[in-house]
Amino acid sequence: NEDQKSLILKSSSHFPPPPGVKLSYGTAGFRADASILQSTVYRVGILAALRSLKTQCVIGLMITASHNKVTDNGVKIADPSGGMLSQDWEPFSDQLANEPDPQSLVSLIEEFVKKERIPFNGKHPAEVLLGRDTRPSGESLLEAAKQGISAVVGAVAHDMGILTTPQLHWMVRARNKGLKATESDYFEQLLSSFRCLMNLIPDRGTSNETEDKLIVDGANGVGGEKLEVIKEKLNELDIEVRNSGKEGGVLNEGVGADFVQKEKVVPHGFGSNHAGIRCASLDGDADRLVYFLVPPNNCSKIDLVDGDKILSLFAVFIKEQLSILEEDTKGSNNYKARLGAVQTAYANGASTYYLRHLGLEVALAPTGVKFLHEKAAQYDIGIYFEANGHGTILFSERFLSWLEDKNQELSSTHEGSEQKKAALRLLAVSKLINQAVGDALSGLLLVETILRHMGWSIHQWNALYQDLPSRQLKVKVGDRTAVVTANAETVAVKPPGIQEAINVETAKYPNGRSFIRPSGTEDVVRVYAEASTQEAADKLANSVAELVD
Ligand code: 16G
Ligand code: ZN
Repeated sequence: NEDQKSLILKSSSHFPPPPGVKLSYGTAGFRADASILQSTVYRVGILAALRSLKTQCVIGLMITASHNKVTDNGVKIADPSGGMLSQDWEPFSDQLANEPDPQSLVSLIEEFVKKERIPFNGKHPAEVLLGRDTRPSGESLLEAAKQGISAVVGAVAHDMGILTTPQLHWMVRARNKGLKATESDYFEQLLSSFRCLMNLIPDRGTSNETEDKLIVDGANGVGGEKLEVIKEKLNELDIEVRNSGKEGGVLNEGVGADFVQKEKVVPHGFGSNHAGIRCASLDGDADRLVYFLVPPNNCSKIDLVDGDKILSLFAVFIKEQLSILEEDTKGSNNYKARLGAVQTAYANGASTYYLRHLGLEVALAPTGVKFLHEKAAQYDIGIYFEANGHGTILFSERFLSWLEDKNQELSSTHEGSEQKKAALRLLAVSKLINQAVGDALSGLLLVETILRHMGWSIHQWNALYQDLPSRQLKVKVGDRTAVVTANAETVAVKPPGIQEAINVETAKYPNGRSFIRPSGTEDVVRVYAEASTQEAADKLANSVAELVD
């Protein structure tokens, strides 16, 4: 109506888009230098309010640029389930961000509201939860988001403060399930399910090899800060947080999961005297987690324990619990759960081989959480991880309700039995692990309990399989959209002939594998290669990079 139109006209005039810049929602929201994002974030505020009206649910808006440099920032939307914004709204997001003036913005919105039949007088007014990471630009961008939300008549914004990305996604999910959804509810759920798992650890006498101490690199960001908070309540663990941001280090500069995984060196703030100690690294918004260890007498190189290996650890544990449950063939109520893993083309070939050998179905998805999440949701228990450390475990409603029933049944007949314990463990995992999105804090607590459950040191965990040597390169190109891929990015279908040339190079190396893909977040084409030796992987990557250039 007219009031609504004039409201948007008026408020959007305070947020002119940066001239000559075209922004795109990308793999995971808008990202750019923070100085040009005011208008984009304002408009994403409008988008979030519209999405809330459309779905008649609470929506999340997160201001973060994750592992990117501190002067960047970004914005993304959490849908009612706590997952990523539905892909069919991405084209509208792009148009919204790029409309040149208030008048054209209003027309675009009007048209979209009509097409999507967005109810302006539905039962629920628009409601948006706001979060941001520790970036200094976050505060004023948050203000822009609020202005955008209040440009939609009746819309309400709740500022949830400085949060990790997965905390905000968790809150949105919880709110829409009618559950308590504050930050302390989040911590409470993590801690109680963690404790439940710790209490169910088998007594293995002296054979527990898990090292006591864990050192965590907080990337000088929000994850380190939050870990400091829960650490106080984790008497069972000896955690030391480095790069919590309080020591004056810069966010993501020489620190964090992305740096550690790509460079395979010790992060800043870690001396050389950590040989043999279990270490972990979070990214700037704490939705990625990798582990690593520093080998003795080595300069700064690390042994990386990446997302693939976290996935494998989770798979071993869950498989064990499922097998215990299946032993109970006398019970009336049996169910063969489908356990699957989802990886991307970046997954180390050795990990895929290992998982299949373990008896899991392994599916491939293109890079980007939204794609992996969707595939993993097709299993009773679907574990997904990107090699870079983003991942989680999804439990189907059907499986969980079976598990609840089974747990009840076992209470009356098998209290204290191994089956009962396995059921309780799986229930606890479903509460500890973030069902909305990958979460470094909850992932870390699950890794820690599983290591103790198995009695494994990080060395034993790392030895589940040996990674094939790999190399990643990026090639700056004029137009990255010239590269088009298929089959979960394993095949390049454009430019013509390039895949054939990649095949020729790859065939020269034993265990060779290589692919190229356009980045979804930067103006580059990425190259991945693996082979039997590091030298071969490097050579293969270099020769494929030359094909792209
Ligand atoms: C984004 C994705 C991440 C992916 C990365 C790839 C989400 C939440 N994040 O950070 O999963 O690995 O992009 O970046 O989906 P690239 O396309 O530049 O290689
Ligand atoms: Zn992140």
